[in-house]
Amino acid sequence: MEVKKSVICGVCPGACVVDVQVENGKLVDIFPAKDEPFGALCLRGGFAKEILYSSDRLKKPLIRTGKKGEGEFREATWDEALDYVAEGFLKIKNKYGAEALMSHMGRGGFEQGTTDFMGISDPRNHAIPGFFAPLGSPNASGVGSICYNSIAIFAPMTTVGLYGTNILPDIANADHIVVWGTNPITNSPPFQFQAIRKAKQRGAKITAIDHYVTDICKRADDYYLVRSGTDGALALGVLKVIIDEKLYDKDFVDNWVLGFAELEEYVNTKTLEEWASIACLEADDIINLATSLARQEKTTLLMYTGLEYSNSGVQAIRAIYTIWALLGKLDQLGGLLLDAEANQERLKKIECAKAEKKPIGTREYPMFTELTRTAQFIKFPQAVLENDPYPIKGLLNIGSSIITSYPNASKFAAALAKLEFLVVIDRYFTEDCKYADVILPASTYFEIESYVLHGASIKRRERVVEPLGEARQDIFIIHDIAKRLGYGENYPKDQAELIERGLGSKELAEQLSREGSVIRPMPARVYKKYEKGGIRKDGKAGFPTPSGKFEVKSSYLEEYGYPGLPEYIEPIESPISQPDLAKNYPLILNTGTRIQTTFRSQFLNIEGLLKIQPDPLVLINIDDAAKRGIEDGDRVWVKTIRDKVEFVAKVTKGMPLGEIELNMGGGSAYQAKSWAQANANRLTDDNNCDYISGFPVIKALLCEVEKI
Ligand SMILES: Nc1nc2c(c(=O)[nH]1)N[C@H]1C(S)=C(S)[C@@H](COP(=O)(O)OP(=O)(O)OC[C@H]3O[C@@H](n4cnc5c(=O)[nH]c(N)nc54)[C@H](O)[C@@H]3O)O[C@H]1N2
Ligand SMILES: Nc1nc2c(c(=O)[nH]1)N[C@H]1C(S)=C(S)[C@@H](COP(=O)(O)OP(=O)(O)OC[C@H]3O[C@@H](n4cnc5c(=O)[nH]c(N)nc54)[C@H](O)[C@@H]3O)O[C@H]1N2
Ligand code: SF4
Ligand SMILES: [Mo]
Repeated sequence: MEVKKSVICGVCPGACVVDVQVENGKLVDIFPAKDEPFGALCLRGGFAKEILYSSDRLKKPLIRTGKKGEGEFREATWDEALDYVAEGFLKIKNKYGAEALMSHMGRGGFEQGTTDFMGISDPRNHAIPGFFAPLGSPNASGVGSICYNSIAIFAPMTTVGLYGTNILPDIANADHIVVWGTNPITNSPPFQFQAIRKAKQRGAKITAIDHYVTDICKRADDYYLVRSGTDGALALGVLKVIIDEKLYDKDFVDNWVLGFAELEEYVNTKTLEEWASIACLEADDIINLATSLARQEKTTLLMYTGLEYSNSGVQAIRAIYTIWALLGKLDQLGGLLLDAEANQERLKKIECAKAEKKPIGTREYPMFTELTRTAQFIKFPQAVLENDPYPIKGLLNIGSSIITSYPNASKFAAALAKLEFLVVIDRYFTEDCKYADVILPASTYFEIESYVLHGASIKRRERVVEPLGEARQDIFIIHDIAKRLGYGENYPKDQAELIERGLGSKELAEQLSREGSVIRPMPARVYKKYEKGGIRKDGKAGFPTPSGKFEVKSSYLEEYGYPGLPEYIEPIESPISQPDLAKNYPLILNTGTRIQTTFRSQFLNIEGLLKIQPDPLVLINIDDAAKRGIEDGDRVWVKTIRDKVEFVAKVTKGMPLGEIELNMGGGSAYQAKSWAQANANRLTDDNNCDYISGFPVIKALLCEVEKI
């Protein structure tokens, strides 16, 4: 048995550093590498092996033989399959125009080389404006349509003027860490959790804000449970206390905040008791939270998906940033650090003809399509099924399980079925694959060579084992399709070119290949840069917003006709907004909190992991369960006005009365039987979205749970 030391893990996009046992050219197990900051291993116990060598892995290109939806395919050679793919896409372009072609990249596209060259998870890295752009299509899209962009782009850009990736929680120096709508414990990669653990060891206080008692709440010093989707109201309540009690940093407010007076007026439209009661808290809770934030100078903040899926999700995140701003904790030691936007000279921009049509979703979510420079995929079914704003006929789907991930799953399935040409690149057969014309097998990250950017360091990703069957690295599959469409040069054709072009320098690529990792020089940190200059491109003092100030009242949002202030709106499907509906569907439905054994829809075919959690669960409060005659482990229907789906009840005190939490990821015939029917997104609604981001409200709906 050979042990390969300190290689980049290839199971999920976390890219932790691990030691790998290999025997006869096959991977046996992975372990956290010694002294590695990223080394906590979530999938120890031989699961990596099962994941790599599962009999469900796609090993050869497949071409559909049966009817769409039947799942009948024959094996093909790469050449035959790729020729067929190019021919299929060109036929669509010639018949309907280039805009009828769309690409979509999901969680399986997060390998660094793939993201860098597909350029869609980060609008700054626009190596290419989209896979079909050279043909004239504006319709590149990705899972940023339903994840991450609210936190990473819309809220921070309209408030601070920076991308979320340039607003960094200074966990290492904080005395108080607020974990709001995220759970670093179950997250892959777990590096934030490690930083929190270290901070706790040196005495830092942890406060968690969630909709139920999660692992991070259990380890926190304080936690607050909010009604799902109401964090905006809680944040506004906190702001009211901060303003009423004059807890804010007067100097910062006077000099650097736009819209303070309007905010004061807005938070006073309700009493503290009213703000608290919206969030199902007491006024005293809000006072405690506000004063504890104000008291500790070095208070930092982690936020994520718990805040993205309500009707005013972007505004809620803006309200939370405003708390940190008013308390003078921006760009301060132990607070939220701000980084100037770096020049993106690493990846060369590729120019190509401007598409005539606007990406789909522009009419409904113009800020989304403009700021991300991608289509809003939530409007994909409307384009396919109703030709609105124009028909989409062909889709290249890279590493996404659309039917299990998007709300109103059956509508997305119908849209996939109606396409004239669908190509899926994946490691496994998915529910989407049933409707594919061609399926192309992708390798895992243990089977490829690439590079990973980890903060200040660049690391080489080594090939640990040979690819299974004929599986290939995504970016080269993409290159080979592009080549047949006439623009192969937009993508690297081989490993050497990938690393050289990805790093933007031949010297750096050579150094990486010699040394395995390269530390990039980082400038010494300067605090309060808004006072002296250092975050704006023009070098002037202030924030990189249109006004140069921290915009509580966002001029950018107002330009789009949205409210400039971080106003709260009640979830449109809630006991308050829809009391009649709530008579039949009285419980608040929240879906998709991460569990450790799955990665969204992935790994639900891996027996070792299924043993840890065999069934798709609905977490329900003890009294709510008792009222319905439900006991722990019972099979239950979870019903919304849209559909009903079978789950297994987990009865727990940790779930507040009236709330439930539903596992997402199930719903593919190729998963274990108990999960195969359990598609949480059959219960969700693609027409109920955050009005700014277009993100579906998948965490604040109404449902009923019934014993089967
Ligand atoms: N109801 C509800 N819905 C949700 C969520 C929720 O919380 N609740 N969460 C949302 C979130 S945050 C997200 S990000 C989306 C996730 O949406 P998806 O992007 O669909 O995520 P996954 O289900 O992980 O599917 C990834 C697919 O990529 C494949 N894959 C993995 N690695 C590779 C690779 O290297 N190459 C290729 N080509 N394929 C690969 C996997 O086999 C899998 O089929 O779902 C969203 N949907
Ligand atoms: N193991 C594993 N790791 C993953 C993934 C996975 O599927 N499995 N998914 C990856 C993906 S796609 C992403 S986007 C990241 C996401 O990373 P996180 O956002 O950290 O994901 P979660 O662990 O679900 O944490 C969200 C928390 O918000 C809480 N929450 C839900 N609704 C509300 C609300 O209305 N208000 C508040 N305050 N809290 C609420 C949930 O209960 C949960 O504890 O994780 C990534 N890492
Ligand atoms: S988080 Fe992902 S990359 Fe990191 S060790 Fe776990 S499986 Fe590997
Ligand atoms: Mo996500």
